[in-house]
Amino acid sequence: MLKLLVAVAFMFGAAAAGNFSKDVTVTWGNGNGKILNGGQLVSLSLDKSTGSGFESNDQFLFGRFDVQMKLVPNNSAGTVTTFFMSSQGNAHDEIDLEFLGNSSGQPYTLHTNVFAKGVGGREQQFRLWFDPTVAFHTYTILWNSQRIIILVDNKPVRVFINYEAKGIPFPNTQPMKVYASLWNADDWATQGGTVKTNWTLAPFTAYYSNYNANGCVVSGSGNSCANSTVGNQAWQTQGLDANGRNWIRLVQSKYMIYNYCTDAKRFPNSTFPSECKLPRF
Ligand SMILES: *[C@@H]1O[C@H](CO)[C@@H](O)[C@H](O)[C@H]1NC(C)=O
Ligand SMILES: *[C@@H]1O[C@H](CO)[C@@H](O)[C@H](O)[C@H]1NC(C)=O
Ligand SMILES: *[C@@H]1O[C@H](CO)[C@@H](O)[C@H](O)[C@H]1NC(C)=O
Ligand SMILES: *[C@@H]1O[C@H](CO)[C@@H](O)[C@H](O)[C@H]1NC(C)=O
Ligand SMILES: *[C@@H]1O[C@H](CO)[C@@H](O)[C@H](O)[C@H]1NC(C)=O
Ligand SMILES: CC(=O)N[C@H]1CO[C@H](CO)[C@@H](O)[C@@H]1O
Repeated sequence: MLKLLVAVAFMFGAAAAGNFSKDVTVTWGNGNGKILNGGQLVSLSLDKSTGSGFESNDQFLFGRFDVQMKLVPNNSAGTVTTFFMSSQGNAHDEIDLEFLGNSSGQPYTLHTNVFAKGVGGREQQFRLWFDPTVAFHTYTILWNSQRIIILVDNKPVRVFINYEAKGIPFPNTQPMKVYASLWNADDWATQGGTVKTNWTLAPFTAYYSNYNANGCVVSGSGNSCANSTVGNQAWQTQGLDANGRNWIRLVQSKYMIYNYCTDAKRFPNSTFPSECKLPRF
């Protein structure tokens, strides 16, 4: 197992840190979102009046996006801390990582979803194999023209394959920005909405560091990957090799707690979305 971990970590590599002061803007939160330590740290807080959030200054069409996060400790019930990508406008594309808080001592849930051309409903949820509130861990969205891979500490936990040739929409035409937020969702987030946010514990705070966006920037002057000196990066063709497939099978059998593709109540009589009937990775 250790050998496998090392191989997977090596395969996916680690990226150099960006600078929040240059790369992102705190867009909401009435002072509850702060860029600290010369651009090396962001704190997002939630109090009874508001949560907070930031977004990338650039928008991208494909890339590898890493960030480290340390989540709200102790009683985080009702809170949702996010790292996600989204396009603007109608029929939008979105790739979500949402960390659903919990009562003290109870585990966080990593809720993931993919929207393509306005259609989502592709939820998969995971437990983590560590306590995400004690130290920073790395969360990654790798998005290329063939697939989306979500990684936790450089280990793949979810893949969404481009099956556009089979009529299944895939996000591949609309540029997306990177977003992060901390907000209150105690109407649904924790134990189905039965456990509410305890506001006497506010403010709740989550931290972000080592943000790195290594992607094709779409701007008024074109697409940065059209520049051949920037092109040809590993993430552009990254898939899973045998080690990656072994890891994701292990994660999905041991740590996945919800998969829309096996929710027979929601999709009775095998009416599952088409991608559920195709190879998963
Ligand atoms: C990040 O960028 C800001 C603004 O340009 C600069 O003041 C700061 O020194 C940079 N931080 C680091 C760690 O280089
Ligand atoms: C919170 O803890 C409970 C009890 O362990 C668990 O059933 C639930 O899935 C956890 N996560 C959320 C988001 O409710
Ligand atoms: C909220 O937290 C406070 C401080 O720890 C505690 O005294 C109180 O009992 C909690 N309220 C609920 C409803 O659990
Ligand atoms: C291409 O990228 C290199 C390295 O970032 C840069 O020096 C060069 O100016 C870019 N060329 C164009 C045409 O954008
Ligand atoms: C599912 O199939 C059963 C038996 O074939 C049928 O009675 C039932 O109406 C079907 N349900 C739906 C929602 O199509
Ligand atoms: C108020 C409270 O319970 N604080 C605890 C939160 O959790 C950390 C460890 O994760 C403890 O050290 C604090 O005492």
